[in-house]
Amino acid sequence: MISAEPKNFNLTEAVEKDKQLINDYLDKYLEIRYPEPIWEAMRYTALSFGKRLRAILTLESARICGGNIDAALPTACALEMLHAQSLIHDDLPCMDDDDYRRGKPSNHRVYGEATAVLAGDALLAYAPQVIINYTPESVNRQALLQVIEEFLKAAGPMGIVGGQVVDILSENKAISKQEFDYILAHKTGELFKFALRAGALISEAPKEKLDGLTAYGEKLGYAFQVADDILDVEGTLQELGKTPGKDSETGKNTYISIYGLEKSKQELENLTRKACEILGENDINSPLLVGIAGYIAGKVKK
Ligand code: GRG
Repeated sequence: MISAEPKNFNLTEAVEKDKQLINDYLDKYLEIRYPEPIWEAMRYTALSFGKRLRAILTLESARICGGNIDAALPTACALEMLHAQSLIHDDLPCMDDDDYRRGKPSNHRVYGEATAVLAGDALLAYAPQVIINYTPESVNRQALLQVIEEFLKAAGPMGIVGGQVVDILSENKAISKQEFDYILAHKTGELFKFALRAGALISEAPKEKLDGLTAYGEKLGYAFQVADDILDVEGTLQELGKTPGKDSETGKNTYISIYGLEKSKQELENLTRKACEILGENDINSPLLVGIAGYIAGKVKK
């Protein structure tokens, strides 16, 4: 069990406050320009209902490390753009082929496949521009360069592309634990890890804090994918905002297909508990990070 929130902390309020800020900045960064159709398609997914979990993690990581939110907002929003890109491409007929995302028709169902591919490409290319052009001058340029390098690594063949490729190549095949862990750590984990590291790097946090937040991010990312696998089996279209049952339909290796439902639920508890223990071990006092781990654990039925 993950410990209860401190008395003066309200998780919903804290999350909603950050979410509002992130949505406002995304709206500003993605203002419609010429050629309008591509900005409209980019906005359709990037601004549609999303939990903004990764961006919130970046803001909280900056706060924990004594940094200011204005310095972290461009990177937090760029991360949401990268996440939106991965969702658009993941839904395409040549990938997961899903007609729904975030409770609405997926990008290619509205704009067609060609524009959806380009909207994803455009978000991916525009996101680092946002980091470069909107991060305040006060942020150390060397630190920002590292943020950009890690952002591009998370987006590419050493990050989510790598995870997605191994995932696709492993469909309908038995894979080793090592290969399975690679898929989870890269397809989903990289963005969570980056989210936590980016806030710390921008705030020039000491190495111990950066390492602690990195370790928490790794556990959280893994837990998030285990929860996603469970929800794919137990959730509904309304709850998920996307079509359930896709994993078994496409012969995906998931935590459940390998370890079974009960063990997956147990592992989800273990991972989220461990994520919180890591915070304690590293003197990171953040009710928000504890709350997010609890939220992920609580997403599935006990
Ligand atoms: C070319 C950079 C690039 C990527 C293409 C398609 C792809 C490679 C990777 C797919 C990665 C992917 C979609 C993983 C699933 C991660 C996941 C469980 C997403 C759902 O995240 P939530 O629940 O979504 O946080 P919201 O809508 O709340 O933001």
